[in-house]
Amino acid sequence: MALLTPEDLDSLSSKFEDSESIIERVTGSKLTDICKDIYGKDLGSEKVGIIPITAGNGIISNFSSSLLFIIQRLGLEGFITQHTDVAGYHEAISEGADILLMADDHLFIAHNLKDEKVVTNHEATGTIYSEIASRFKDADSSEILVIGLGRVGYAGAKHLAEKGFNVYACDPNRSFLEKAAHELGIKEYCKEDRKKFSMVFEATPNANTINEGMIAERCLVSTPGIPCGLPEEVGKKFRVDLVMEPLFIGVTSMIYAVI
Ligand code: 0TF
Repeated sequence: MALLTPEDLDSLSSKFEDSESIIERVTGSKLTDICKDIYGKDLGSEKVGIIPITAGNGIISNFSSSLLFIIQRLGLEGFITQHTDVAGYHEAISEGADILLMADDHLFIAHNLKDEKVVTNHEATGTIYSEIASRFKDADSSEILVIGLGRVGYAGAKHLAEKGFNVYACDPNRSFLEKAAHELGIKEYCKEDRKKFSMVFEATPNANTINEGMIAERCLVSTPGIPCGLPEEVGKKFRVDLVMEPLFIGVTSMIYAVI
């Protein structure tokens, strides 16, 4: 996934509210109820410490404050450490955090200090976005298309294969496709088959990955990808329902997964 920019996180609360109502309309369930079902547990009174990390490209303004907003919207207590990096890690523990959230350019993790569980944003994001796609109320079959088999796409494809969906996938990297076919039993999407999907999980950092040949009218595209893989004109022409949001959905999934 590409790195977030401060602009991606502008108006996070309204982007989230829009996504939450689309999720409820297309799946019949609220995001938090979907998370409870997937992970089999509900939030308690966990305290979440958010540690700004300066490594690599450094602090993304709005990132820590957006995480705090999400934690508070989930009804949990959260705080951002005054210090960054290792001093921030020490501070979060001293302040009694149960869960730590921290991200550098390579990895974004939630760490449960009570039971040592660690969840990555890649896994949690792949799981929730693929689950949302798979719950499409108007789907006409169990066939689902996964576009992109990187860390997020692979996690989603694995989740769908384990749930018994008929998973098709495409990725320009043949070794990713072969690995997913071998390990998960997924099938390669071939445009010559002229298959059209009503459930699509897209997980690439590229625009225009979805074309008219792949999708059915009124399908659901669920994607954490920035930029969006669905061209605007294709979305309008096919009256696509789109679930796409930069941070809230993936972080909600991380928190439910790590508690
Ligand atoms: O931008 C990213 C990821 C986020 C995926 C969300 N679905 N694409 N990671 C970089 C985060 C860097 C944060 C920074 N170190 C800070 O402000 O602490």
